Amino acid sequence: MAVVEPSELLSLAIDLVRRAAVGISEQREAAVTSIETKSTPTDPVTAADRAAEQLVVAGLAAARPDDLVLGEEGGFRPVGTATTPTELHGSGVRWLLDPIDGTVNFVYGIPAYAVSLAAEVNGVVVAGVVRNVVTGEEWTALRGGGAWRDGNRLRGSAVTSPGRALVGTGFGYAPERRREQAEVLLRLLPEIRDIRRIGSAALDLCAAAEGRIDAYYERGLNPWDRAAGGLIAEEAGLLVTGLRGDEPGERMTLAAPPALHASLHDLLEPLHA
Ligand code: LIP
Repeated sequence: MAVVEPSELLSLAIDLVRRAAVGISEQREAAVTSIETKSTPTDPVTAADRAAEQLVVAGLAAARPDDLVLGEEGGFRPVGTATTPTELHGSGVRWLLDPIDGTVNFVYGIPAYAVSLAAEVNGVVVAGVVRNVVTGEEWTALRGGGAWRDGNRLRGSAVTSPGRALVGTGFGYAPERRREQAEVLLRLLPEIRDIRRIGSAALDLCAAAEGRIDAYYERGLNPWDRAAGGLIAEEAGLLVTGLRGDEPGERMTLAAPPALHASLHDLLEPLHA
C-alpha cells in the first residue's frame, strides 16, 4: 500500500469541493427545477446534488482511482474502475461525500448549504473540508493539524454551562423520528440559552468549531453528514461523541467543548432512551 499523505488528500478535497460549489451555484441560479424525493416527501434530491457528486467522484477517480467513496447520492463504490479486492482495498483511502448538505435550504434559496468531503485512511478520518456554497466560507482540518476557516484557527466556545449555551440541532425526515426529536427539544429548551436549526449538519459542526454556536447535537446523521465537520469540530478542541460512551453515529452526534460536554450530555442522555 502506497504511503498516503493527508495534506495531499486535503488539497485534492479542497480543489474538488470548490469546483463542485461553482457548479451548484450555477444550477441554483438556473433555478431549481427537477426536485425528486428520497426517504420521505420532505427529503429532496436535486439534479444539482447528483451533478456535484458526479463531479467530485470523477475528480477522485482521475487522481486516485483505487480509492473508495461513500456518497449521499451514489452510495458506497470504487471511485474508479477498480473491481478486484486488491485494487479496492489497495489504497486504504475512503472518501465521504455530501454533495449538498442542507438540500432543503438549497431548494428554498436559504444561504446555508455546503459541500462536505472527508478522507478516511484505514477507517480514520484524517482530512476534511466543508464549504458554504453561498458565502464561500471554507472550513478545513487535518487530524493533529488544527481546524481553520479562511486562515483563522478555530477554538470553539468558552461557554461552560448549558443555561448559557446556544445549541444547534436538526431533525430527520421521517414523521415518527421528528416527533421523538420534538419531545426531546420540549424538555431540553428550558435548560439552555436557545436552539438554532441551521439545516446542515456540516455547517452546524463548523459553527460549533468556530464558537458561533456553543454545541450541537443531532440524532440520525449519516456518515457523510458528519465526517468532515466532525473532524473540524474535534480539531477545534471539541469533544464529538455519541451518548453513554458511544462513538458519534446514527444514534447520536454530540459536539461540545470539554467544559460543556458532560453537563449537556447529562441533559440529553435521559431524553434518549
Ligand atoms: C441534512 C442534515 C441536517 C438535518 C437535515 C438533513 P441533507 O442533510 O445535514 O443536519 O437536520 O434534516 O438531513 O439531507 O440536506 O443532506
